[in-house]
Amino acid sequence: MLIRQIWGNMYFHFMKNDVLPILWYVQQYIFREQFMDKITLYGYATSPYVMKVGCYLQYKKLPFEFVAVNPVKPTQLKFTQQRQVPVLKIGDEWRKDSSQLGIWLDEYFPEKSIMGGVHREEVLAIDDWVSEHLIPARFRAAVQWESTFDAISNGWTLSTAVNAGTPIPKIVRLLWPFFVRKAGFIVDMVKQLDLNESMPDMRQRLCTEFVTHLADGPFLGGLAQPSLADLSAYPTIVAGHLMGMRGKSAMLEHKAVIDWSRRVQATLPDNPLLVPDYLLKRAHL
Ligand SMILES: N[C@@H](CCC(=O)N[C@@H](CS)C(=O)NCC(=O)O)C(=O)O
Repeated sequence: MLIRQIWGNMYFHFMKNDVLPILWYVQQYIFREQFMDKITLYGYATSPYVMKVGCYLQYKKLPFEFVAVNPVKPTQLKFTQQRQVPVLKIGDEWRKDSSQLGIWLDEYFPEKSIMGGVHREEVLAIDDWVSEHLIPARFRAAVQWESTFDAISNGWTLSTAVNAGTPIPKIVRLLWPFFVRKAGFIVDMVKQLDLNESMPDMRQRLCTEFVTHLADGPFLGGLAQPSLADLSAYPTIVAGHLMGMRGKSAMLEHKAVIDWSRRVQATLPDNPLLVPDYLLKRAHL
């Protein structure tokens, strides 16, 4: 009788403290996607700011839908009553501004944090450098053509990628390199740069600054894990290469940057961009 009672108590204890919590975790894991608020990323697949957010989501292994916004008639953004992308929607709430979206995402889904723990301020400072220097420098190449052939060819690569997500008229696709050159937000962004510095000097300076931010690695800021800063910089540095775009890149020839890019890529899906696989024309570095 006593043995049966002890056995019964042990069995109850075991079920309550061990089996039930394990079953709870298993069902949470299996039904994670059904219980999770739906995540939708709105934007142009070719926008470096949109790609940043795509990488945050992919690094954190969060399932999301990418909605390609039509640049000619952005009906997909109508619910926001504004035109800037990226826009991220989680459940019923939407917000904009890529870095803020990374912070929001990390608060909402703290697993696999990208905020660098105690190095948060350093991570934010490097991410700021990416948004204010590295990305605008990419846009400068679309405005100040070093080679007309390369600029037009790259513009067509980009318009093909946009068209793959949302159809744009053929004439717009054809004239894309010229439209981009005159787009208000791009012209304004480029005006913030020191245009007295030559393009090759700017590329070299940015490469040196990047390597300084990398410190001794393995990730930016010398951190052991990738953060918002790495995931912001990565698509801007590799997208043109992967999509077969033309032109020089001091970074893609620098060993420390190549090694870093391999470490970041190892934490992301094989196609880390928001364009379909068939538009990737080159292998990873
Ligand atoms: N600070 C913003 C910049 C975003 C941005 O410049 N987005 C561009 C596309 S690359 C855009 O939506 N431009 C259209 C507009 O502003 O009307 C961010 O980090 O998200």
